[in-house]
Formats: sequence, structure tokens, C-alpha cells
Amino acid sequence: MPNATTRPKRSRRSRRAPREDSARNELVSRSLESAQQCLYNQDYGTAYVHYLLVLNLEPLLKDFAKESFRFTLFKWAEELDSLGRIQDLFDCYEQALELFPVDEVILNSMGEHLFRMGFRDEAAGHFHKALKLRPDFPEAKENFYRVANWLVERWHFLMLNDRGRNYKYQLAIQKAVRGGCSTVLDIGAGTGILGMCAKKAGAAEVYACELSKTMYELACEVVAANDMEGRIKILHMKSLEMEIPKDIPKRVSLVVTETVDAGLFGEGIIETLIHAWNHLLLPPQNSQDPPASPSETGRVIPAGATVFGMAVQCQEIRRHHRLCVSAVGGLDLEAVGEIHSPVSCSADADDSTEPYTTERLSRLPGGYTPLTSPFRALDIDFNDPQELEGLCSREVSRLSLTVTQEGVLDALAVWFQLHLDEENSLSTAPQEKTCWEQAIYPIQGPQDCAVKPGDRLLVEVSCKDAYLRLCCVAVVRDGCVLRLDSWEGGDVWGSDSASNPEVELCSALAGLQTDPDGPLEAFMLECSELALLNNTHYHQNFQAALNKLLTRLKETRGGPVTAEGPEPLYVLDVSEGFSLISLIAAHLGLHLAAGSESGCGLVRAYSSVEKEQHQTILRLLAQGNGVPVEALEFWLNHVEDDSAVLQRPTTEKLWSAIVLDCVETCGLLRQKLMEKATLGRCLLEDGGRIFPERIVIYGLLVESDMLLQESAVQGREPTLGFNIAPFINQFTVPIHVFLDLSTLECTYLSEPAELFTLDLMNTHNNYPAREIMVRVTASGRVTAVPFWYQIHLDEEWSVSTFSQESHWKQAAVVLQDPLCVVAGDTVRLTVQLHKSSLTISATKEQDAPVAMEASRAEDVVAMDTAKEEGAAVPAAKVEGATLTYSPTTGGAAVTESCRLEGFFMDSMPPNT
Ligand code: 44T
Repeated sequence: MPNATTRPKRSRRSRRAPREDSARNELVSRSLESAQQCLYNQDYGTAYVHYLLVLNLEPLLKDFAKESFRFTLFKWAEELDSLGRIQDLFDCYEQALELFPVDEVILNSMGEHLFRMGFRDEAAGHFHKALKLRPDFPEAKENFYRVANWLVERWHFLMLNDRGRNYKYQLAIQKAVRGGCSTVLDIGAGTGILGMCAKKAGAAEVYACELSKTMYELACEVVAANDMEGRIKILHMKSLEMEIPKDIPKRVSLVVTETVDAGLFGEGIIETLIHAWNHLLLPPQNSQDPPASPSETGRVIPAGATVFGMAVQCQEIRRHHRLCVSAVGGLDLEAVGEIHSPVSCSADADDSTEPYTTERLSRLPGGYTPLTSPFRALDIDFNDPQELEGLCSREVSRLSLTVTQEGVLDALAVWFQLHLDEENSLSTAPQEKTCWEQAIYPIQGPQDCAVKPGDRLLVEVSCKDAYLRLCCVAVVRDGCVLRLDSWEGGDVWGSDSASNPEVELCSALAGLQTDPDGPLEAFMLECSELALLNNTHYHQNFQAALNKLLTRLKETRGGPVTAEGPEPLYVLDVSEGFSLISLIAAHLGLHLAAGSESGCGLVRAYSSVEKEQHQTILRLLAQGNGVPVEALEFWLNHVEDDSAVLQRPTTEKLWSAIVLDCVETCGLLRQKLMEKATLGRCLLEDGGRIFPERIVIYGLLVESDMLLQESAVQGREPTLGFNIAPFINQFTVPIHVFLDLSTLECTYLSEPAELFTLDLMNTHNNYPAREIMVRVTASGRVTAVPFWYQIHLDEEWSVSTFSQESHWKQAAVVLQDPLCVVAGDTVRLTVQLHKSSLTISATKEQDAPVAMEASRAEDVVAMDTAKEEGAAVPAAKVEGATLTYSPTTGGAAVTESCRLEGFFMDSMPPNT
């Protein structure tokens, strides 16, 4: 316990304290003693109150008592958290930060609580502050890198690096201002660039509003750095809340905005502009009236947009949005019927679904095939308030498109042209060299919808809840109609004898009434969960590795044979999200028990899927595959209340296999992986295994401008003449996630190299840094080191996170100072794993400084040894050892222990 029993040295000041202070000193000293005593007794709440009193009365003790105070705070916060006293918890942190406003450990710890409660922006703000105070604070770094995207989304960098876009906006703004629009409002200011353009072009009054707090603060910094402080009024609010004259004195003549997403309307531009026309803009120029002075009318940049669409075949989209396999890992999936992703435009889509997702078509692994020519889906004039208001009440428009290419209909892809004014426009089309993604409207349905040239697709275009929706409702072939909205598979081509396309279309639509019984209930899984379910290789390898282990355990097992059959083998799957592994194990158990009396099989599998729908899918699949209900349990159903979590199981039973979910879809190792492995290992029976047993991290050197562009504003030149980069680049993070390495535009500068090995059967919490020499195979600038994982289930079976079928993306460390190399050079990579976050630095071998001080390396090794000894206690004793697990590495670790204890408790099989 830090400092708890040491007495403070008397300071000079207190020796000279006047007599009237003696009563206070007495109180301080007694409270301090009480605090220490309570801390010793683990009465953290009382200890905390005493410390508060002491430090408020005698701030000079802050240095001396800081460690104990933090420790008390973190322990008390854990208790408050487990009691659900969230408001009290945050009140305590607020008090603590009043005493220690620049304490990075407290800030970071509060950030972690905020993050877990779902306050992501606020959490990110705390991590950022902690990191500013101590840039090398590993816990804050890891936390910040994981959430920086919430604070400043990565596309800000892309947009600022997109010179074409910047230039066209500048031209359009200049033209409008010089043409007489003298009062300007920038809606969704971001870094403030468009407002600054207007000011520079000579606008008399410029206002800007921005709803994100971080972006607002950034815009203020940027505007001040460009000597425009006081000349542009920036408001931290949503434009919809702005009022005249409260926020701006009078209506403006120009609104500039780029509040558009890949689906055009997703950032709310329709509502934003309707409100702006009603409340913030001068009246529009009426086309029937003679032209009025630009200073008396209002206008908007962009002036309008045209939306285009195209039907595509794309395997990558398909496997993320629909179930594409009929069996995996020995399980027949027929029993479950239709499963689709939460992206749906169908009429019965509810709140849990989004109408579209976004992808850069040109970067989809495996590519895509256009099935129709691009078609015009919608035109919208942002300078016509009536048109904007009418948009959502507008009739659904129906289009009939001719299929030009044979293929499977997987999605409608959508992009647009943004008309800034009559002369300047931006396009987000897939073939454009821009940073824009396209909106993807996947086709849902239980089976592939094969189309061929000459078929016609019936597409409905509408605007509901301010989202643009495109829905392919039917395919018409040779006068027959295949409805896609209520299709249950099989041959449902309705007959339609008309040959005239117009008649054909109308009668096709007439046949589109919904089936009165409605379609069968379809299940929903997240896109990454669906891609995982579709990954046959992954399940096959798990099945093989589990089978090997379970067969061996069955053979080596003596043990009591009860009346119900042999003592079962316990398998725990602690995967996050939906997972079939527990069911695969239970299913294997049936075969292993073949011949015995037990109808239940040899395996009791425990799944940690939480969602009711997920449990239903697993139950249906169990039923469909002959797995009895008793063989599959939902672990979290046993933990009904907090007290159950804290109850200590008395059973002696241990697990035969524990399946850990090691890598997040984004390409990073899961947080707390090492701790989970350490604990998990202690809960294994003799001969039991953790899956995976080992993870090997691979990486290679690449030159990729794209990765640089997405991580920071590049180049030394000011952006449109403004000084912006140094401010926004504070939010640069050196790790790029959700990367599709197979389609990244880049040059490979080396072969893949083994960077690191994590041995989960023998985990460390701190590994010493490792150095790898990589031979350069091509000349260029090393700008990034993409990395991925080979997940070894056992000696024989493994899965890679970098494969066509994988549901994982890759990640990359981006080097802001590229390393110039020529073929034949050697690059020294220093790879450090702290908890579950990887840092990589690269130097050229000949000018490489000594990358690590020897003493530091020794320290790390020494720490490892100590931790290992603790972790290696025999299983029977570990129960107790883990309960008293008390981390010593500061706030982050302290808050972890609570959850780890929870995990430990959660992971014991229940009493039998
Ligand atoms: N993403 C494009 C969206 N805002 C672009 O807080 C293209 C995505 C994209 N502020 C890859 C590439 C790209 N009042 O800071 C944001 C937002 C703010 C408002 C005040 C309002 N009514 C609003 C609405 C939004 O405006 C800023 C820009 S919004 C989206 C821009 C590069 N992935």
C-alpha cells in the first residue's frame, strides 16, 4: 500500500505555523491517522472522506499523500461502481480533480470509468488531457489511441489533405463573397477553414457554429492562430439551436456547409437547411422575380446535389450482410433460417437498423462488379426551401433499371455530385481520386439473387427520417416478377404477361403487397459477427483443435464414472459477441460419448453470448444438430445479480478448455487479453488448454501515402494559406485501424517478418521490448508497418487475421517521419507490447541509436519474472491468490482488478 504508514516530514512552514492553527493541525493529523487506519482496514469510503478533509485543510500534504489518496480513490470508485452508485463515483473524481487538477493518473482513471459508462467523448477528453500532462504515460496512451477517433474523426485529415476539395470550396466562397454576399455563416465549422475563406475573401461578418466540443475548441485555436480572433464569431452549438438576435444579430446572405456524409443526408443537411432558411438566412432569390442584390437575398454553398446509384455484385459485401454458408464447424445452419446484418432499407426495418453502410468501393477486397449502368436517383436544390421541405413527404419514386451484366445482386451503391455553384462541383463517385466513401445499401434475403442481362430491377427511392433510402424491391425477368422484400426463398417468380415495360413495371408493383402472414422472423447479427459466421476455415480449425484436445482428455481421464456416464469435460467460450465455438464443442461431445449411455454427450459447453437473440440462434442450432439443452449453458444467465458475481463458487471443478477472443475486428489485440489468459490458465484442469495457445504478430514495411493522409495533415505548406495542421495534428494517433491491407495502395518494401510472439499458456503482463532486423527489398519511404496475427490454437491448427475469409481487418503503425531506404538496407524495428497495445519504432540500422537502455530492459525482465512466479501457483491455490490480486501499477490497473475478479468468478463452472 503506497505511503500508508509513513509519517510526513514536517515542513518548514508548519513548524512556523501560528498558535491558532494548532487546533486545525491536530484535526489534520488525527484525520490523517484515521485515513491510514481505514485504508489498512480496507474501509475505502471512510478513508476517502478523511483524506479529502486532510488535503483540503492542509494542501501542503498533497505531495506526501498523493499516492495513498489515489489508491483510496480508485478502490472506493471500484466499490461505488459495483454498487451502481455512478453519480457518487463521478462526484468523487470531481472532488479529487479539484485537489489534483493536473494529475494524469486520476484523469486517466476517470476517463476509463466514463468510457465504460458510454460517455466516449468525455472519456476521450480525459485521456487526451492525461497524455498532454505526461506524453509517455502508457495507460493513457493506449486509452487515447483507442478513442481518438471519437474526438476528431479521421476524415477531417482526409478532407484537409484533399487539395481539390479545398480549392473548389475556396473558389465558390470567393465568388459568392465578392459577388456581394457579405454576411456568412459556416455550419459545421470543423477546423474553421470555410469561415476563414469567407473572411479572407472580404466578408464583413462571419459566424461559425460547431456542435462537437473538441472541434469547436480546435476551431477557436485555429482562428486565433490565423489572426482572425474576434473577426469570426464561433459558437459551440448545433445550428438548429441558433436564434436571431441571441446568437447572431441578423439573417445572413450566405450559408456555407459541408455537413454531408457518404449517403448525402446522413449528417442532417436537409433539416439543417430547412431550419437555416426559416431562421438564419435572408429570403431566397425567387426565380420568377427580377434578380435582387446578393446582400438582400440568401443562398447556400453547396447549391445542390445529384445522387447516383448502381447495382453491384460484391462478395465482400455479401459475407458481411447475409448468411452465405449452410454448415460450419460440423454444424448444420439450416435450422436458423435467415440471418442478416443491421443494415436494411426494407419497409419493416426498425430502430435497430441503419439504411446504409459506407465503403470505399475501390478498396473492397476482392473488388466488385457493376450489374447496371450508373443511374440518377435524385436531384436536390439546396437553394429551394420548398423543395427541401417537400423532400420527406414526397412520394416514393420508382425506377426500373436494366441489368447489363450477369451476377449476384449484392447491393446498391450510391454516390453524389455536390454542386458548390454553377461552375464548381465535387464528386464522390467510386472511380474518383477522392477520399470519399460510397453509401452501400445491401440486398437482404435468405438466398443469392442471381440476375442476368435484360432483367430489370425495381428500385424505390425515398427520404424517410432524413435518410436517403434506396431499396431494390423486385426483379422482373421475361414478364415474371421476383419480389425481394418478402422473399422466403424458393421459386417465387410471379407471372406477369405484360411485355410493355411501363405496364410491366406497374403490374409488378401491383403484385408487391406484403404477404399477409409476413415472412419468417429473421435474425440479426452485426456485420463482423456475420462475416465470422461465414468463415468456414475459422470454425473448421476450431473444431479440429477442440476435437484433438477433447479426445485426448477423454482417453487420459480416469476419474469416477457416474451413473449418467463419464464425468463431463467443461468448455468455456468467453468470446465477445456472437460465437458458435461453445456449440461446436458440445456437438463434438455428442460424438465423443457415442456408445455410452449418456444422451447428453461428454461436453458441457458454456457460452458467454449475452443477447437474447444470440441465445435463441444457438438454441435453435443446438436443436437442429441434436445437441441436448443440458449440454449448452449460457454462462451469463447464471450471474443474475451483482451479489452472484461476487459470490465465490465452492466447486473444485476446472475447465478443460477456455476459448479467448484475442483480436478485435479493427485489428488490435483485445484489451486485458494477457490478464484473462493468466487467470484462465489457473482455472484449467490438468491437461486443459487455453485457445489459442500462442499468437504470432507479423508485420512488414510499406510506403503508403494514403495511410499518412488519413492520419495527419501532410506537408509543410499551409492549407489554403491557413495555419491548421499543427493544431489538428495533435489528434494524430500512430495506429491506423480497420485497414484492408490487401487493397491498400502501397509499395511493399520488405517481406513479412515475425514481430512478436505472445504465449498465452505462459503470459507476461510486460514483455521486454524486442528488436527485429528487417531486410529492405525495394527502395522507397517507409511510412507504415501494417501488422496482423497468426492465431495458433495448438501446435497444428491456426487461423490468420489476414485472409480473404477473415472477419478481421488489419492495423498499421504509421510513421509520421518516413524512413528513406534503399533495397538491401536493414531496418531495425523496436517492438514493445505494453498490456495489449503494440508500439513499433523503426530506424535504419547504420544510423540506429542504441534503442534501449540496458538497465530498462533488465527492469522489465525482472518485473516479468516476479509476475510469472505469482501466476504460476498451482490451480487449486490460485482461487485465493486471484481474489487478493492487487495491481500495483497505478489507476488503470486498479480499476481492472474489479473486472478481473468478476471474470474469475464468472468463469468457474457452477456447482453440480
Ligand atoms: N464524413 C465524410 C462527413 N455538424 C463529412 O460536428 C469524406 C467519411 C467522410 N455543427 C471517409 C471520408 C469522408 N450544426 O464537425 C462536424 C460536425 C458538424 C454541425 C453544427 C449542425 N447542424 C451540424 C451538423 C454537423 O459539422 C462537421 C462536419 S459534418 C460531416 C462532414 C472526407 N469517411
